[in-house]
Amino acid sequence: HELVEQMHDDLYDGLKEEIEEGVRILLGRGWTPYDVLTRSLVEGMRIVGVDFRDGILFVPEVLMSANAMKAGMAILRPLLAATGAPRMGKMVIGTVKGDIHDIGKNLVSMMMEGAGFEVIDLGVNNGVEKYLEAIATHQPEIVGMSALLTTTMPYMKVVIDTLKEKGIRNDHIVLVGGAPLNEAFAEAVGADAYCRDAAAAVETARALIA
Ligand code: B1M
Repeated sequence: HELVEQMHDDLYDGLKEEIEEGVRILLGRGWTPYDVLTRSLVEGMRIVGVDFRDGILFVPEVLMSANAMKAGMAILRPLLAATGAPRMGKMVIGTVKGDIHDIGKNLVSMMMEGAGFEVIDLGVNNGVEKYLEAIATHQPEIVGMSALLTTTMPYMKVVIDTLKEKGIRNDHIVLVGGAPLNEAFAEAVGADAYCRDAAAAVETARALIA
């Protein structure tokens, strides 16, 4: 698909307005918000990630790609949230301490909202006290954590161990996600489940809350 390929290039080049326009055109052609999200934006960012890893793209460029992606996501967010799904429960979610990656977390938040969950998004770089505070305030059924760095993912264990110490670990479903994680890691840190992507987060949340 020509426009989708163009959007991958535009995301690569960090062209915010072009991405916004592309999203609107695809929606106008009758694409579902989910297809626009996954096939143009998420796939585009995957390509950016490969060249970032290989040292072809650098932080300032990737930051522009991320901002372009966020602009596209902002158009899709209300559409994804407006599915009229029945109310499912509450989730507190945040990226862990030391980590400022938030696109994946934002996507999970959007999809969870679309599935009928109320989402309290703590943003990035959250120490354990932030999670504790939000849990006390909102009493969510689900606590979600995101980490994109191998250096920050161990912090998930700090949060879960603290919940255990406080005697509240089993009051919540703990879901974890992020590119460097896997099922074995989730089990090792004592989470209830690893979520490969935003759709898996929704499925898992639905299954475990039932
Ligand atoms: Co960063 N970065 N980055 N980065 N960055 C990665 C993660 C990296 C893999 C790139 C690479 O080298 N290949 C690498 C990590 C290496 C490692 O630890 N093994 C890396 C690095 C090294 C860094 C810096 C250290 C670079 C530097 O400064 N030298 C630095 C660290 C900053 C920090 O956090 N302290 C850094 C900075 C940045 C930017 C600021 C430039 C930017 C972030 C902008 C932003 O988020 N606002 C950035 C980006 C964009 C990336 C890549 C290219 C893309 C991440 C992304 O948004 N993906 C990334 C490469 C990659 O991941 N392959 C990379 C799209 C998103 C939709 O996918 O986040 O995986 P993802 O989320 C998915 C699933 O993982 C899952 O669902 C999501 C949706 O399907 N999921 C969850 C995620 N969280 C979940 C939580 C859940 C459930 C599911 O809870 C229930």
